Amino acid sequence: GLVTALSSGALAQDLTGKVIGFSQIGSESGWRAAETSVTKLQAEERGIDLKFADAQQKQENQIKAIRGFIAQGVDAILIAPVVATGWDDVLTEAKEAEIPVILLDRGIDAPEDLYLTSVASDQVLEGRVAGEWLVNEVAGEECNVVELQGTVGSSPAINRKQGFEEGIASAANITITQSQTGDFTRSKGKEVMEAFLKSSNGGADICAVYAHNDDMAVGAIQAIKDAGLKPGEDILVVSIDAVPDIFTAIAAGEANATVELTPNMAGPAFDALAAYWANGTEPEKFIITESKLYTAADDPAGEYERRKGLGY
Ligand code: GZL
Repeated sequence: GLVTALSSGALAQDLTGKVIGFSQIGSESGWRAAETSVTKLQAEERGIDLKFADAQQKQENQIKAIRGFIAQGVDAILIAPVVATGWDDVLTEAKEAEIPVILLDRGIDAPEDLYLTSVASDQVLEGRVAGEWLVNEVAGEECNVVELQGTVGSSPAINRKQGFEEGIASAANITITQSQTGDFTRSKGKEVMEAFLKSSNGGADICAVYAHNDDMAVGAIQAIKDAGLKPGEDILVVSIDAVPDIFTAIAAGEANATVELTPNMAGPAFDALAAYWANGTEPEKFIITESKLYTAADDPAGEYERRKGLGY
């Protein structure tokens, strides 16, 4: 089952009795919900008393939750920081209280001594892989791309935009004609894609949509269908996360490619804390998780099945 799958290989470190606060962004996407369920399972498996706080995607709620954890005197704090700035004060308070902080799945612009380690993917690479896939797919044909950005000011939105631009830089035939935030949600992704379609000759001028996460891509797919076009054919669809629903779309030919992001950021975080507490081992400052491209050639139906049990 999930527990065995997650702790296969290295025996999960026993952290019985440790109280750890987790300031989670919210549940804006299928991937975020999976990260939450995997983190809770990893905590249970290791005997951790996890204090969970959902911020509904508001930084002020995260800061409030973190201050609450500090007042409670927790042993450590996990934070998935909704945006990259505005953390220095509260993290300084945690440091002064000698509570180690670990960042999950997003980075921040702050002095590195304010957190023990950051567990995240290489988000620039994710964007570059998506861009390079599109370059190969269109093979020299003129291609106008529309971009659905993640949450404004978040490290994945900044990095995935940069990476995609790097990935298509060599292809003069590919142009990003429209780019706007869909805030990582299906509903906003659909709404923004509807606007993109309206302002581009009903979509006739759009060759591809690049979405910073699969949930916005799924919303865009609905908008493309509503406009009477075939997603995956009339308009190519490439995104990031590799959640089960994108594999359903890929298997149906309605999406073309996704870049995998593991929801298990907590496993490496808890292992780092165990080593830090057991023998003072300072972890690497940046623990980078793998990013892997999946297309219709990679058994999408099987990938769907493989993920269904993994906390999504
Ligand atoms: C990326 C993570 C992003 C996911 C989205 O590491 O922060 O946030 O790609 C989620 O699905 O909303």
